[in-house]
Amino acid sequence: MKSAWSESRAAVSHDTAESFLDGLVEYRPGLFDDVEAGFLLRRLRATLHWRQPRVRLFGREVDSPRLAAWYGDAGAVYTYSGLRNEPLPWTATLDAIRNSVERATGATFNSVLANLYRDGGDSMGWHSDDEPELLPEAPIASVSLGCPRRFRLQHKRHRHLRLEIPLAPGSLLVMRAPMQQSWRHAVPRERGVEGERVNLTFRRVA
Ligand SMILES: O=C(O)CCC(=O)C(=O)O
Ligand SMILES: [Mn+2]
Repeated sequence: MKSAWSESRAAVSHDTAESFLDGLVEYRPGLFDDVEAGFLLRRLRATLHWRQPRVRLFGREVDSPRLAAWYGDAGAVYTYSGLRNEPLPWTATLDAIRNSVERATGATFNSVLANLYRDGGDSMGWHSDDEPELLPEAPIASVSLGCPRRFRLQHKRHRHLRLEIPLAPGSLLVMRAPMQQSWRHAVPRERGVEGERVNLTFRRVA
């Protein structure tokens, strides 16, 4: 329901030449209540095929600071850091979460990247989800479970435009087009966070 959303308009620029580039980020706490969120966290933690992604950094291959798993429709292939990721077939739990997310957003998704942050030492560096196989007009919908973490957004050209949203367990964050063209986002390391967090980012691959 529209009124359930607390919307943060990412565009705070009054420069009309820029404002159409800015996109919209929507945050909805409580897509899942505490009991559901706890259940889903334990289930996904135990049943997804978590792997250690590797990235190329300054010519060397290193471990990413988190674990990940890629699920989706057959053919929803996703390449990042030169690695081709064939999706695993939807599990019943992921498919049920996808249904809730599709109802809440009015969009459809054919794949999901699952991220596991083992503690506050795990993180996601600054990036945009703008790989060529992701449909640029499709939103990206992100479900958070487990330990709350800070989600940061920064405008690419107007770098003083920043937003920080604490992502609560059971919440849904939606980045609407053309957010990925004009903003980047990150989940920084957080000292003192000891618990795990699972994040699901639902995507539409061409
Ligand atoms: O963990 C998060 O909230 C963000 C994940 C993310 O940005 C991604 O998977 O592309
Ligand atoms: Mn992302």
